[in-house]
Amino acid sequence: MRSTMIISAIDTHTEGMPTRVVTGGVATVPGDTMAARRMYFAEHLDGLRKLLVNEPRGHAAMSGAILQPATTDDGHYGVLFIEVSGLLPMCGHGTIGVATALVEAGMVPVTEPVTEIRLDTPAGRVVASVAVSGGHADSVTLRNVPAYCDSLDNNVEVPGFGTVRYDMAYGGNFYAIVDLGSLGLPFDRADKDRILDSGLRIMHAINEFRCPVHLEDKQIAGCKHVLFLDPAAEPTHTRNAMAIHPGWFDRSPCGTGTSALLARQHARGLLSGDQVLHNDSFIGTTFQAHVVDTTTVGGAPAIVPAITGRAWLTGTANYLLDPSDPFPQGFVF
Ligand code: PYC
Repeated sequence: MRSTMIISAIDTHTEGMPTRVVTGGVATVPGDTMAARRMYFAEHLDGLRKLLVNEPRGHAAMSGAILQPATTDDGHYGVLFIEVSGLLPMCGHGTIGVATALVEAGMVPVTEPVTEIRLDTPAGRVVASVAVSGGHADSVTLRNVPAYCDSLDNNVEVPGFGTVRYDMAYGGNFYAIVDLGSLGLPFDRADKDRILDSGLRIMHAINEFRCPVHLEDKQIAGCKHVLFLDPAAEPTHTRNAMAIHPGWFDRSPCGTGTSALLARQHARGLLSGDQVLHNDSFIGTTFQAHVVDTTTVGGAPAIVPAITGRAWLTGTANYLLDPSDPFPQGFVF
């Protein structure tokens, strides 16, 4: 066996969406904060992300999380979220996968019935409360970074669709929230190609004409996610098809997307303070979300979301790179 690296991982899925949790083989990335480490990684180490998420080790909807030493005194770990489109500031399904893997692999002190794990992410501190019974991680409630509604009732001209109305909200990433019915498209996986194509066109138009920028962290900018709402759903029980750059759907309900949706439902008065939002994914799995606190971001009203979901371990692996492999960064098909 010849390899220039050995990267250990615990593979998981969160409500259907994969997270490759990298537990070893990646050195500490330079930077005092996870935001700085994300920038360094993107500039100097992006080939490693590609190796882990692209084919043949990954696939077009692959995502992962690289564990790092914490950057705060009380953090358990730092996390870099990787996926096919790059490095995310924050990832909800990924955090649920990470917390589940840390508990089941005994990589944090495990207490029952709840194990609390403090994680440093590029978007800020998140806390995962894992419900544990008999050593098994049953579910994870993630206290996310503050989420806020950036703007409501925006219009953007989208070639092929005309004027598209959307709300823009932040929940760890920016989300354009669009009523799927307004495009004349059904909430149906049989139409996924048309839905995805419209999502990619919408995010392109938004980034060209009204690119969102985080109110406190200018490094978090741009819209790579369009959350299509099923018009038939209820304000407290939504269904979404999450189209993501460069061309895939979240299989989970999307943790940062659900956080952004919670902030939007809150801003629109569609959800009272203590009501739970049930948000279903395109494959029918569900996250529950509620507001745990209110706060401000850059002076604007914001909420602190809690998202609950489940993850399962699917495997453990050591990923190798033979020096003669013609695809050292994998490939996109
Ligand atoms: O769960 O936050 C999330 C997420 C972001 C992209 C895919 N999933």
